[in-house]
Amino acid sequence: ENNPALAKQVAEVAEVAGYLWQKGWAERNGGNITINITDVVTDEIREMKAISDKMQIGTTLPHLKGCYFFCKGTNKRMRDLARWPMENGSVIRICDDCASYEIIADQVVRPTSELPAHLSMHNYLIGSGSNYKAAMHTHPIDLVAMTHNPAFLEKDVLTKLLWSMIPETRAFCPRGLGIIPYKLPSSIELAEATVKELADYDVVMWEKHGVCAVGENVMEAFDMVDTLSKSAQIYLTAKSMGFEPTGMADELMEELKVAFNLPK
Ligand code: 2HA
Ligand code: ZN
Repeated sequence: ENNPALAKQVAEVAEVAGYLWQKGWAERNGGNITINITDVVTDEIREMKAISDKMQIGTTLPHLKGCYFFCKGTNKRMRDLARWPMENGSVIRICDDCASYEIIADQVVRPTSELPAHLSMHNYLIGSGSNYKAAMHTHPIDLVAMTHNPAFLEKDVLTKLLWSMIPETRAFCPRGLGIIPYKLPSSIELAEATVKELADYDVVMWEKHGVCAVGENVMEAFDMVDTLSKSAQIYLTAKSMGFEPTGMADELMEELKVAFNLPK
């Protein structure tokens, strides 16, 4: 059907999927993207019959009743999503029990294995009154590597370090990077911990696994992770040149906070 608003969102997912692959953050089927498309679905879509059985989310998410999502498919490659989004993802509808979903278009592509985390993030975003529609999970090499150092797992240590590498990161990731100790991929525990961290941080790190970011659109979610990764690159470039980077002084960080009216 002709739905320019939906087509634009799917095209944006495809564009970001290409970036994730090019960045080296998306080996094989690594990472996933989901978009809350409820605002742009037409009556025609609402009347579409399910093309799959009802499937369980694994948790109950009350704010998602009747919502629609475009989701990357499980076991699908990010680099394939970039070129053929509708063959490597699908549109799902959340059922009235808020605990199950069905696929409605285009093909029976089962959604990402991290669906509990993605839908929990969307449920949280709606519940907190935000107009964020996009959730992204990816495996950035530099940021994940940093979680193999126990010192960086302490609360806010990594945020402060990354902020201090370049003013952009302080300004454009102003609530920083939350960290969740390692949990089984796809688990409800991981989903619940992620949502808890989102209350305080822009991006959430899953120790020794990857990051989750949310945004009004998927480009914004990508930008946030890209900015953090830039800081990580600066840190490791300095380290590989044989010295510990000085980092911006606390006074300079404070100056930025005031000048840009930053939340933390
Ligand atoms: O979708 O990244 O965390 C593959 C993953 C699981
Ligand atoms: Zn992952």
